[in-house]
Amino acid sequence: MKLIASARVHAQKTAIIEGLTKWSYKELLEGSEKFSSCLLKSSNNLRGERIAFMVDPGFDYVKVEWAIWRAGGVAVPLCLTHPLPSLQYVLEDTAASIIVVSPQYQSILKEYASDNNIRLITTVETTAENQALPVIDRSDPALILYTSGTTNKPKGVVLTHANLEAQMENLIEAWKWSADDHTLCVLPLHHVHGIVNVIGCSMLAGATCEFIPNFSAEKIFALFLENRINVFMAVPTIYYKLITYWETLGEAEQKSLYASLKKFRLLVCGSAALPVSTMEKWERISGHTLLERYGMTEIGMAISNPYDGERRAGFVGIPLPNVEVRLVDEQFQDIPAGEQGEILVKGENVFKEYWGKPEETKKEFTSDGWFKTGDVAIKENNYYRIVGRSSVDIIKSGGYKISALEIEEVLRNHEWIKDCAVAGIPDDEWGELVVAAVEATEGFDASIINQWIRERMPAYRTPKRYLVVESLPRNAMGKVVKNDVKKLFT
Ligand code: MLC
Ligand code: AMP
Repeated sequence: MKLIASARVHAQKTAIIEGLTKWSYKELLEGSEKFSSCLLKSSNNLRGERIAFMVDPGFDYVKVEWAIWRAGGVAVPLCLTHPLPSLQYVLEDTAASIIVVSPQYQSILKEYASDNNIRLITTVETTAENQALPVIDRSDPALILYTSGTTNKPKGVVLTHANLEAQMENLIEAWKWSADDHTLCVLPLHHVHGIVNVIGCSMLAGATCEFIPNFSAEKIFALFLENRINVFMAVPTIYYKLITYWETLGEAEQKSLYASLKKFRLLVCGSAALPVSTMEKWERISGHTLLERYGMTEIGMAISNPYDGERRAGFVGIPLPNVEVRLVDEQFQDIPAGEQGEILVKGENVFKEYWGKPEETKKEFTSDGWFKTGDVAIKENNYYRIVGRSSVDIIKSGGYKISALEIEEVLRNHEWIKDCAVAGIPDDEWGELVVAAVEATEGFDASIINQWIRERMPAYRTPKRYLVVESLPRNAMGKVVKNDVKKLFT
């Protein structure tokens, strides 16, 4: 594994910082090797067993992730804030054989693990002797990440070691990562943005990655003022929230922040469309033009504004090194220049398959092996601009991809809801806001419904606005017209 080889080269350097505690690459190598032995017990290779882990961001997270890989397992990161049914879905779908947890999450999964005969261990588990570690093949699955699609339930995206290495190497080359870099991870660690772009790239480059436990504009700015961090990556909502917080600060603090931010080498934004207004405001705050890029769980990053050269507002840039991109019509034929088409992607960065779903996997590729992203773009003066998605049922809110169909299915289980239609409406802060039009029985109470949903799915999938309608807008075939649903809210 290239990550391990690179860590050996940078052994004495600081890899990870959490508060006042620092860990070197040597400590990461030793910690992950020891933890591999805990996972292996008496076996000599996990041979693709799925190992789920619910671990706080920081040294332990990377230690466990590397330990799973070094022991021959497939890492399945769990979201720290998902309610039990969402965690259970992932554990069942992957048939995880071991669950690793930070001690404070043990109580959430203990009963489930024991009922289902799954080994549950904490990050503090240790072993007296190190086992010999297996040789890892680049084509072996390494990671399964869950992403919502046009089907109602999230699908597991299987990425091999080769996929991950290609994704990281492409970004290291394009964005000029080096061992001198120092980044801050504020993103959730069950998605590609945090896992690959922030942790993966910084670790493979021999750089330093600093962690805070959860998003806090105040903490982020306090760290920026310490003048260590020089690379930062986030979703548009985070930049929006940072700007909002900045606006509450006094002039002296704003000036100090400008001075610190001006020294950064790179600030990247992605996972959802970056509004031009956010880009412009951030430029005033920091003196930097944000580098916007486009990616997806299935492909890592594919298109990026240039590191050197023009970063064009409203555009996602040009294909990354070693990534092929095409725009096609509905028959998958290349479209004439200047017209809109679906983005197709090819390269070693593209995932292997959807876990346990050969039919769905086949459907998402053309007969000659191009991955169909479902995103529609236009190419103008050589730069790509995302203009929309081919499905109205996919919502992007706060950088999270959300399936409207999944929320509808949950809502329809409530006795107060006869029928419903969920959609995303534009929102300055969240990109899109989840809303629901409902045909309801008497007594319908949105706040009680939301409480009920949060026991079943994460807060970001909970509708933020409801509209009780007599009947949902339908076409002549009786199908709900989502664009008309959206109009109801505007
Ligand atoms: C949370 N809230 C929302 C919301 N999410 N409201 C509207 N829309 C949403 N999407 C509300 C909650 O209900 C709660 O309200 C309040 O905000 C605080 O919730 P929270 O969960 O504590 O929010 P916060 O910590 O502030 O999180 C905001 C965030 C987070 C932007 C930091 O959403 C985040 O980390 N997003 C990044 C996701 C990401 O990494 N995506 C990349 C996917 S990979 P109340 O009323 O209950 O207090 C990918 C590929 C690629 O996309 O290209 O990168
Ligand atoms: P996910 O499945 O969570 O990985 O989300 C991937 C989706 O996020 C893509 O298919 C796009 O729709 C969207 N996306 C990512 N980056 C951008 C961007 N810079 N602009 C617009 N949409 C983006």
